[in-house]
Amino acid sequence: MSGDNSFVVVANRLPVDLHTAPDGTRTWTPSPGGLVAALSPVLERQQGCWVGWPGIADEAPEPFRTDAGVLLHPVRLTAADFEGFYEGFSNATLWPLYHDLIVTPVYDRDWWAAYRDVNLRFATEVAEVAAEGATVWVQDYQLQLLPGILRQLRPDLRIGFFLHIPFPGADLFRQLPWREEIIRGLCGADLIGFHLESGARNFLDLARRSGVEIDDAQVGAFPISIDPGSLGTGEPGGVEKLRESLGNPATVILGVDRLDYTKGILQRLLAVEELLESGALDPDQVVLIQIATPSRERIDQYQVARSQVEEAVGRINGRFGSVGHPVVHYLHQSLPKDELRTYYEAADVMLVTPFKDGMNLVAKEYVACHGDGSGALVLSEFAGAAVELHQANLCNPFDLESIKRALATAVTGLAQQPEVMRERMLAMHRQVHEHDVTRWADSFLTALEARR
Ligand code: GDG
Repeated sequence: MSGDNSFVVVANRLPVDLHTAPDGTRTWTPSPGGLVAALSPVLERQQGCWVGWPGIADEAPEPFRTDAGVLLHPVRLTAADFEGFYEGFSNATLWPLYHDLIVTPVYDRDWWAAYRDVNLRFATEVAEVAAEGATVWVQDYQLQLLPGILRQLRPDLRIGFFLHIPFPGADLFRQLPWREEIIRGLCGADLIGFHLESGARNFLDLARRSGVEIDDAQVGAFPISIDPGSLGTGEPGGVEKLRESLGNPATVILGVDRLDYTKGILQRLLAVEELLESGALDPDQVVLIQIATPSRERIDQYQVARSQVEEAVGRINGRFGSVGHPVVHYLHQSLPKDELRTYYEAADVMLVTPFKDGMNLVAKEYVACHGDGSGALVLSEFAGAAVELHQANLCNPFDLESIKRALATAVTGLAQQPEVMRERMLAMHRQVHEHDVTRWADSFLTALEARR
């Protein structure tokens, strides 16, 4: 049982989504996001294969090749799989557990059964398409059992695994009723990659405590990054037009996130509200734009997070806005790449305040759009990106005073110490340019190559 693909990427989602129009016509649209941008160049170079779910339940179209020569191999998931495996175990058990219990994880045996079934199904498909001795790169928390299953089905393969979210400390992870199975599943990989050294250390520590044989070289830290060349092209004059449409405020503050309770959107709104209240920010001079992309909308905790954010936006505008001049501009939409770039370029201060984040590509994208040294980044200490972007205005998102201080310091810094702020932004810009996503993928694959 083997195919003819010598390089295979496996992820929960394919890099394209299948849509069916009311008249039954089907179209594929590229799914946005960092992972696709990160892996597409490597796959294109190697004319590899991508195995994943096409984004629609109960459908598994025939595999096909993209114009760039990448073979897309859809895996079928039923609506029940989607609920148990994806919304349930992946996003209501693992996601909160791995993000340090910002909300309480749900431990449900049926969801676990669905997670195991779907991992087995993915592994079976990969075993069929991978050539003898092929390299398989498994992505993220939805597929942690896959390396172990695949190792049994196909001992000849070279298997890498990369976790895009944080890996928690042993005391939290040990809550998971199926902790042994997950650790053994991951250890089926020749190389297990994390964004940060701390994640790698947490995992080594846990594996050893669980009596699993593992050597230091089987885990490593590979901080992901962005492709600065694919951030879209801002429309000429777009920044001026945008600022004008906002009433030419002195300071534009921006937030861009999936609407997720880990991102600390409510906290940053509360910080802005208190600064307006105390007079440290002037509602006639400041505008906050919050872009909150819809995400995982059927999960209860996401609905709660959304109502809290929307209530705060309404309250702040009610208190401090005036007709035609809201202080907070809130978009619950996904914007085209080119438009997003204009927002990044226009923002004087970028607010990135997650309680916990594997990396946070938004912070790196903002920095990449400020090659002239303009702007300021307020960044949570608990985002993986804080390790590399330590020249940012760092804050503790659990401490409202800390967010307020970082934001106020960024605003006054831009006015009073523009040269210092410029140097800091330029240093971060260099870091992101030198450590881009190609470097991330190459360093992981080189380390994987060296493993067997
Ligand atoms: C996970 C981990 C880790 C957002 N809104 C729009 C839009 N976006 C794009 C951003 C960015 C991406 O989505 C979000 O990436 P993040 O890294 O910030 O966050 P997660 O989605 O939680 O990603 C994270 C990442 O995986 C990679 O390993 O960094 O820690 O949680 O690229 O630009 N893009 C467009 N319109 C929007 O409205 N076009």
